[in-house]
Amino acid sequence: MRDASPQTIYLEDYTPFGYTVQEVHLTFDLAPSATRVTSRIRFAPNPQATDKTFFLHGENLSLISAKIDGEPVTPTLSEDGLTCDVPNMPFVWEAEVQIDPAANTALEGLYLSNGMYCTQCEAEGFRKITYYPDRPDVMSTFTVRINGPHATLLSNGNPVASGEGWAEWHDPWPKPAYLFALVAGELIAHRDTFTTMEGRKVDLALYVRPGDEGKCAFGMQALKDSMKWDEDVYGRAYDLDVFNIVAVDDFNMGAMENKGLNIFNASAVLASPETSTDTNFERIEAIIAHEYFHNWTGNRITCRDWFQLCLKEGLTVFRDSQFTADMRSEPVKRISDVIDLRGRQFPEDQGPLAHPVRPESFQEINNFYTATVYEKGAEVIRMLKTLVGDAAYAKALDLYFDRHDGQACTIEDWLAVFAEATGRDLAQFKRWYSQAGTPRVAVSDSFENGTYALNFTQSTPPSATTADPQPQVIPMAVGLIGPNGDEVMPTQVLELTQTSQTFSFPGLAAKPVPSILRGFSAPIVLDHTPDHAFLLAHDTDPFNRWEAARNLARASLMATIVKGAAPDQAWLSGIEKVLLDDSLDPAYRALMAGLPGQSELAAEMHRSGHTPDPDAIWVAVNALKQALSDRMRDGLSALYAAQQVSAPYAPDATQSGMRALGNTVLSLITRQDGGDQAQVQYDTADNMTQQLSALANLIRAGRGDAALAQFEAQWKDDRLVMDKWFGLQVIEAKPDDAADTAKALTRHAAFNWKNPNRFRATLGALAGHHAGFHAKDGSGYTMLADWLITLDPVNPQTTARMCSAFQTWRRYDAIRQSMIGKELDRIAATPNLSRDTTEMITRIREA
Ligand code: B3K
Ligand code: ZN
Repeated sequence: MRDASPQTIYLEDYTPFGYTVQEVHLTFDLAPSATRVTSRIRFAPNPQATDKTFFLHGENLSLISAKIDGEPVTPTLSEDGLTCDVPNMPFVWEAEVQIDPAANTALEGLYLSNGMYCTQCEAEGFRKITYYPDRPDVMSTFTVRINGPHATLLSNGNPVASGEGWAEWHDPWPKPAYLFALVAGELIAHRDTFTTMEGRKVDLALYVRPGDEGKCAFGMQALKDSMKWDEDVYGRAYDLDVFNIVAVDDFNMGAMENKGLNIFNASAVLASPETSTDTNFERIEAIIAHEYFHNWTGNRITCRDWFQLCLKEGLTVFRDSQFTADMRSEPVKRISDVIDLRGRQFPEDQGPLAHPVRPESFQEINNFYTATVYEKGAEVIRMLKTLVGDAAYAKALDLYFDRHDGQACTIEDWLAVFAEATGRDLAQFKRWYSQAGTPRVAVSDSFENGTYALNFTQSTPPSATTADPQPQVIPMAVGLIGPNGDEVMPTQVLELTQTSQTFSFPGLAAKPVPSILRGFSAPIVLDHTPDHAFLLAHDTDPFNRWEAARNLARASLMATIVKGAAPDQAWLSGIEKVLLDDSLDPAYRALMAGLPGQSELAAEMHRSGHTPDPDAIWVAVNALKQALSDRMRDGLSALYAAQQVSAPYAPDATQSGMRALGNTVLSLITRQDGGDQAQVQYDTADNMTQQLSALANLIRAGRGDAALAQFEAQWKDDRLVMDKWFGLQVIEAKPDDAADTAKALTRHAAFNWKNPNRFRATLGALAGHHAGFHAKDGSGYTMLADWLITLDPVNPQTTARMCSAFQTWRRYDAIRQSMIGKELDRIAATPNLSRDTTEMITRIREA
C-alpha cells in the first residue's frame, strides 16, 4: 500500500529501544490462510534507553488478544504496529495474532511456496509474523513450538522434542528477529555430519522437495568445506548441534543465514551435472559458504541498526571470496569479482542510486542490499587488509570476535579493533564508508638520472549523497617492468592519502613500464595509458596482465565505435598467443579472451563525451569477436579438442576451466562453421555446461529452433533448467528481436511471473541485453515497465530491485531519455505503488 508520505529514516537518529527482551516463546498453529501465532515475551526496562515508549512493530496482523503479566490489555493499533502502557519493571507480554501465509505473495514474513511454509525475515519481515521490536539491536533466545500436520517442522537452534503433528526448537544464542526462521512441509533430508575442531558432532541436513534428492551432494560438500575453512582460516567453529539448509522455489534473493536454519533459493543450492552449469556449481559453493560464514559475521556479531549492513555483508562477501580463491584459483576469482564490480557496482556508484557503503538515510531498507553495500563493502575490507598486512588483519579479527561476540555493532566498533590492533589512525580511511562515488586516479610519470617518478592525482565526482568528496586512502599496488620485459621492482603497496602525490624509485638503468593497481588493490578507475600490449606480454601480475588485455580490447572497441577503426592487431595477436599458451590455466585464458560489457562501453563513451549508440556498440563487439575467429581460424579445432575432458564430469576448477576455454573456442568456431560443431556438442553433451553453451551458439548462428524444442521437451519438468531456457532465448536474441522474444516467452504456459526466478530469468535477461533493452523503438523500455507495474502489488521487493535497469538512463540520447522518462513517469503514477518501488523510481528520476 502506498504510504501517503514515505518516511525517511536517518542514521543520526538512532536511539536504543526502551526495553530489553530476555526470552521469546512462540507457538505456531499452521493453517494456510489462518495461521495462529502465540507469543510470550519477557521484557525488562532498558537502563541504556531514555525513551520508554513501548512500541512493537506489526504489519498485516489480526490481533486476537494481548496480555501483560496475564492480564488482558487493549493496545493502541496503527498500520505499522502497536503501543501499550507497560509497567516500569520486568513483565511478560503475551499476544495471539492470526496471519494469512497463503496470501503472502511478497515472500516476506511467513509464506507458502508450493505448499511448503517458509519464512524470510531480514530485514523487516518478522513484524509480519507477530508484534515485536523488529530491530537488529534487540536480541533474545527463542523457543518455538510448531503445530502442523507436516513431516518436516523446523526452526532455529537445536531440536528439543517432537511428536505426531508438532515439534519444539530452542535457540540458545541470543539473536535479533531478522534471523528467525520456520519451515514446514513434506520434505526429504539429505544428511551428513561434521565434527568441529572443538569435538562437537553436528548433524547436517539439506531439506528438499521430493524429486530433488539427487541434487544435494554438492551443496552438502560445500557446507562441510566451508565449516572446515572457517575453522582453519578464522578459527571459528560452529556452535549448535544441528545445521539445516532448506531449498525453496519462491525466494526473493539467493539465500538467508537464519541461525541454524539457512533458507536457500533452490537455484542457489540444488546442483547436478546434467542440470547445472559449472558457473552454477561455483555460485552455489560461494553462497553456501557466504551464508555459513554469517554464523559468526552477522549472527554471533550482528548489526546495531540497518545502516550498519555492510558490517556483516561486506565482511562476509570478503570472507566468501577468500574461500573461493582458496578452493579454486585466486587470480580467476579476483578477475571475476572485478568484472562483477564494474558491471554492477560502478554503474550504481556513478549514477542516481549512488550511496555510501554505509548509507545515512533510507526509506525502504530492502533497497539497500546493493552491490555497493556488499561488493564495495568487501573491497573496503580487502583494502584494510592490504594496508595493515595479513598478521595484523588476523589479530584485529580475533579482537573483533573476542570483544563483540553476542553484540549488535557498528562500523565504529569494527574500525576500533583495527586501530587498536595496529596503532593506525583510520579516520581518513573511514571515508570509504561515508563517501559515495568511484574515485578516479590519474597517473603521470617521468624518468631522470636513473630515478623513475610516478605521480597520482585522485578525484571523486560529486554524487547524490556526497556533494564534496575528500581524498581517500588508496592502497596502490605497483610493480615496475624493465624494457626487456623483466620485473625490476616487485610489487610494493604505495599509500595515497592526498589529492596529488609523487613516489620516486631511484637506481634504475632505464625507464621502466609501470604495472599499477596490481590485483585491483582499490575499487577505483585508473586513468592511465601505458603500453598495454607490452604489459599483456610481460606483466607478472596475473590480474594486471588480464587488465592489459581488457584495456587493449576497450581501446580497440572504442576506436571502432567512434571512428570506425579496424580491430586492433595488438589485441588480436596478444590474445591469440594467450589462448594457445598451454602453460596458462585454461580458466584464465578464457577470461583473457573476454570483452568489456556493452553497458561498460556505453559508460566509457558517455564519460569521454560521446553519446552511446547501443547498436554501434553491438556491431563493434561482434566485429572484434569475428576478427579473432578469423585470425585463429586454422588453430581453433585443435584448441577445442584439447579442452575436451575425458574423465567423468566434476565441477572442480580444473575441469570447469577446460570447459570454459572449450566453450570460448566453440563460439569462435561457430563464427566459421555456422554452428556445425555446436550441433555436435549439443547432441553429445552429457552435462549442462556444454549443452547450454552449444544451444547458445546454435541460437546465435540462427539455427536454434530444433535444439530449443528438444531442450524444452527434455527439461520441461525441471524448473531450474527451464529458467535457463527462458533466459537464454532473450540473452541470445538479436537486438531488434529481444523485446519481442521476451514478450512471446511471457505468453508461454510455463511463464509463472509470480516466481522471482522465472521473472528474473525472462525480464532480467531483457534488462541485461544492452542493445535489446535500448532498442531504438523503445520496445524494451515499455515491456519492462509494463511488467514492473504488474509485479509491484504482488512482490514489491523484486520489482524495486529490477528498477535499477533504468539507472543509467541519462547516458543516452535525447530520444531514448525521453522514452525512458515517460516510462518512469508511468511507473511513478501507478496507483498504490509500493514504498520500495516509489523510492527507487524517485531516486532514478531525480538524476
Ligand atoms: N542477508 C541476506 C539478504 C537479505 C536480503 C533482504 N532483502 C542474504 C545474505 O546476504 O546472505
Ligand atoms: Zn550476506
